[in-house]
Amino acid sequence: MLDAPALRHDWTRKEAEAIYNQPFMDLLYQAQTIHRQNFDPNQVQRSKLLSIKTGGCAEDCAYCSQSARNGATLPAAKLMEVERVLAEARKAKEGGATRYCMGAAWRSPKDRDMAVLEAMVQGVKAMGMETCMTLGMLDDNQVFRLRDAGLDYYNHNIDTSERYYSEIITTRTFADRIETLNRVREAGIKVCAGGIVGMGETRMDRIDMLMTLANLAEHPESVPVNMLIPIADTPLADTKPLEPIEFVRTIALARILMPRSHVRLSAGRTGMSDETQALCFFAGANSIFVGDTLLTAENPGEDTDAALFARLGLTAMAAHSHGTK
Ligand code: SAM
Ligand code: DTB
Ligand code: SF4
Repeated sequence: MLDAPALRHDWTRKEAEAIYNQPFMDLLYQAQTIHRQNFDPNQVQRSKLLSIKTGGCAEDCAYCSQSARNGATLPAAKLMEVERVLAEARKAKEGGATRYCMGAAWRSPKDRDMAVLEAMVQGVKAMGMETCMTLGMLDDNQVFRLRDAGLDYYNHNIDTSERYYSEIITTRTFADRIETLNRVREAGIKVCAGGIVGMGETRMDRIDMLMTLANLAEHPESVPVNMLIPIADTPLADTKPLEPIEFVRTIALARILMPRSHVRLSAGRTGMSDETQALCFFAGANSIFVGDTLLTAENPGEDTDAALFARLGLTAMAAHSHGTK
C-alpha cells in the first residue's frame, strides 16, 4: 500500500478543471485509487436526518420546500419536543444509523431555543450515536453552547459556487456561510459542508464549489453532495435534471480534492438508478442518509438500501471511523 499523499489546501482552478474534465475512466481510476489509500472501499457511513423544526423559514433559498418566501407551500411547525426527538433517534439507532442529524428551518436559532437544542444533543449522544445539527447561522455563544452540550458535527452548506450563489439565495451571503463554518471549526466542532448540484449551474460552478471547500484551512470532515430534489412551486421546480455522469464526476472531484473526508451521496437518491449510485460509491462516496425521509423529501428507505448494499457487497461503517484506515 502506498502512503497517502499530504492533504492540500491550495488547489488551483486549472488543476481542479483538469481532474474533472479528464476521460471518465481515468477520473474514476484516480478517485478510487485515492479512496483506497484512505478508506476501506466497501464501507459506507450511515446518517439519519430528522427535521426538528419544519417549514415557515424566513430565508429565500430557491431549492427549498421549507422557505416561506420562495413559493413553497409546506406549512410551518413548531420546534419538536425533546422526548419525541429522542424516540425517533432510538429508532434510527435500531435501523443502523451511527450519526443523528437534526435540522431546523431557521435563518439561525433563537437564544430561547438553545436549552432545548442542548437537551437533544445530550440525549442523542447518551444513546451512543454521533450528533449533528443544521440550524442555519450561529453566533459565538450558540456555537460554544452546542459544543459544550457535546455536539460532534455541524452541517452548514455553501450550496454552490460564490458566483452562482446570488441566483439561488438573496437573504444571506456566501461570506455569511463561510463565517459560520469558520466559527464552528474554531470552536472544535467537526464540520459538515457541501452543496447542491443540478440547480442549473455550470461545470465551473461545481468545480469552484468543491475548490472553496477544499481550500478551507481544514477540509470539512463530511462533504454532502446533494442532487437537487425539485420541489413543486419553488423557482427550481422545473430545472433540467443534471446528467448522472456529471454528478459522478462531481463526487470524484470531491474525493480527489478532499481525500480523507467522508463524501456523502446525499439528497436525490430516489431519482438515481442503482448503477448511478454504484458509480458514485466507486468514485469515492462513502456515506449516505438512511431511512425513507430526508428532512421533508423522500429517500430510498431501509429495505431498498439493504438490497443495494447486498448487491454491491457494501457494509456499514462503524461510528468514529476516519479517513486514515
Ligand atoms: N436551515 C438550515 C440551513 O439552510 O442551513 C438547515 C437546513 S437546510 C434544509 C440544509 C441543506 O439541505 C441546504 O443547505 C441544502 O444544501 C439542502 N437541501 C435543501 N433542500 C434541498 C433540495 N430540494 N434538494 C437538495 N438539497 C436540498
Ligand atoms: C445536506 O447536505 N443534505 C441534507 C442535510 N444536509 C441537512 C438535507 C437534504 C434535504 C433534502 C430536501 C428535503 O428533505 O427537504
Ligand atoms: Fe430555510 Fe435552510 Fe430551507 Fe434555506 S435551506 S429556506 S435556510 S430551511
